[in-house]
Parts: sequence; C-alpha cells; structure tokens
Amino acid sequence: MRKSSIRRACAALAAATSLALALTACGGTTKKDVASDSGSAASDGKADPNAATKKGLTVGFLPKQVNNPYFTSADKGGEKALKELGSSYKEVGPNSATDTAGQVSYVNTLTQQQVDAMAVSAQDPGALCTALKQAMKNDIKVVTYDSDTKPDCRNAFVSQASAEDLGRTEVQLLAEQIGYKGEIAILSAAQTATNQNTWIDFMKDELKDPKYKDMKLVKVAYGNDDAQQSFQQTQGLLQEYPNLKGIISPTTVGIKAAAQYLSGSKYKGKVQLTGLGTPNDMRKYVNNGTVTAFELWDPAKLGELAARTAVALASGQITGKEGESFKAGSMGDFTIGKDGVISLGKPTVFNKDNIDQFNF
Ligand code: RAM
Repeated sequence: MRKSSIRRACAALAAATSLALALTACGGTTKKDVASDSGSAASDGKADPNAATKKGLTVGFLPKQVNNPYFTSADKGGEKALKELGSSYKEVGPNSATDTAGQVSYVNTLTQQQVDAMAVSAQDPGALCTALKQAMKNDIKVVTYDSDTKPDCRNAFVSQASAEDLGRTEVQLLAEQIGYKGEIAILSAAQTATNQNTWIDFMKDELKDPKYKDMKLVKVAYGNDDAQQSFQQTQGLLQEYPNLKGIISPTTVGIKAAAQYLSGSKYKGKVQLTGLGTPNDMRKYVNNGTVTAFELWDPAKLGELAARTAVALASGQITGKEGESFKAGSMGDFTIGKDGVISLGKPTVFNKDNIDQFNF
C-alpha cells in the first residue's frame, strides 16, 4: 500500500475509533511501509542533501503557551518561512504554560490530522514522549524548538543559543550589576520547563566560581509564565528576603512582571533585575532605570529556523543526525550537532544604548 493511502486509512480509522487505538494500529506498519516503498533517503535513515524541497506540506506549531507574546513572534517567524517555502502553517496550543496534559492532546490532534511535521516547545521533558513517538511512527517529523523533550522523542531540537552560554551569561550580567555581592534569587517559569531548568543548572554551576563567593542564591521561585503569579512571586521574594540584591528571570513573562513590580516599589534601582526578555516588553523599564541590561535571541528567527528544519526533515534533506547540514534560506547553512541539536546563534544583550534598535 502506498504511504498516502495508509495515511488516509489511518486517519479514517482514527476518526472512527479511539485515537489511541487507531494510532497504535497504524504506527508500526506505517513506518515499515514507508521505509520499504517510498524510497526516500530520509526514510531509509540516510539524508539526501540534494533532495528537492517539498512544497504543499503542513507544519503544525505547538508552543508552550499560545497567548505569550514571545511565542506569537516565534510562530509568526515560522508562518512567514512556510509561506515562502510554499507550505502551510497551523498553530495549536494551551493557554497555560503548566497545561502539560493539554499539550499531549494537541500532539495527538496534530497526529490525527496527519500533518507532515510539527514544531513543539515542550512544557515538560518526558510527558510528551509517548505522543511524540506515536507521531514519528506515523511518519510525521518532529522538531522541538525553544524547550526540548528527550532526544529520542523528536528528530531534532532547534535551540535558541547554547544553554550553557545563556545560563552563565545571566549570572555574569547580574554579578556586574550588583558588584559581585549579596543575596540573589531566580524567578523561573514552570517548574518542569526543560529550557529554564537547563539554564538554571548552568547558573548554579557558574556561581561555584570563587569570584562569586560573596553572592548567595537564596531561592528559585516559579511564576509559571503567568503575569500575575510572577508579579506575586517577586513581591514574595522581597518580603522573604529583604536584603535581596538581584533577581534573574530567564523567562519573558517573568522578567516583565518582576520589572513591573520593582518599578512601582521602593526597590526600584536598588534591586537589580536581569534575565531573558523582549526589547518591546522591557524598553519602558530600561528607560525608567529599573533594569540595566538583559538578553534574548530573536524569537522570529527561532520560529523561522524551526519551520525550515521541519521542511528539510520532511523533504529528506536531513534526518536529524549529527554532522548533517542543510540550507535554511537567507539564514544560511546549519549543521546538526550532538543529540540532534541545531543552534540559532548567540543571544543579544540589550541596554539603554541599543534597545531602541530592536522591535520585537
Ligand atoms: C518564555 C518561555 C520560553 C522562553 C522565554 C525566554 O516566553 O518560558 O520558553 O524561552 O520565556
């Protein structure tokens, strides 16, 4: 049976029976059949860098949270790239960054809809694995972007920057701002978020350097990428630790809420705040003296690279193995690193001298 007829039969089966049952029934056979009858390089496990870029594909974007301006920018970048490549874009996703069950069911929905590829920012490293593996068995290419799952649960991860660079530079930025002295705290997103947790591990490692001996990390708080919870967590940190000198918030939602709290409090300019924010969210707080410097990558470029990676995978130009290269349009050539990681590049540090040059 041809791959397309199998997919149609499976989609019909999924519609007629329970999704899980249908996908299990279709999973094993589809992959085997594709490998033997499509002849495409990727399905044989070999990349063909010269394969034509397929058009007419559908790529589903599944961010951690749909109403988060960071993901709006990222996914718009993906949409624009797909349009340029002659393929279609769709976006689904939960409203809350802690609705992991919601993310799992969106993965199943995209699988049921037989998209060609999906780009997922995982709320949790392990929770999506079964659903993502099911998608891959159904010959759907899976790219994670922004926040990864486990390497065997996706074909490739499009990373915003080196996790190590991000974690260490945030500590370095804050240390300079507080003169390498005093209590500090971290205001993170969801407690399960793969990306934030990886960065926090590098922050803790960086803090072991003797040059930070007079700095003490007193708490990691979680605002769940919810503006109100992040605001309250900041308020709570200052109540609990009145001598706090600085906060690192490695989330665009968290840093904005923390800046809003500090800016209207007696701590403005006294407690330093850095982390990962968008220039448009943070401009006001840089200009009013609440924030000195923070960093981020361009989220639209991250979304664009995720879309281009998804299309390269679906076209058989790459399979996700270390060492494979592909052309990402005007973004240039990218080579896949260890564990299927593709890195966007270096983040930008924003301060009052350069922030007005950026509009995202
Ligand atoms: C939030 C999300 C996202 C993270 C950015 C920095 O928008 O938690 O995953 O990459 O912040």
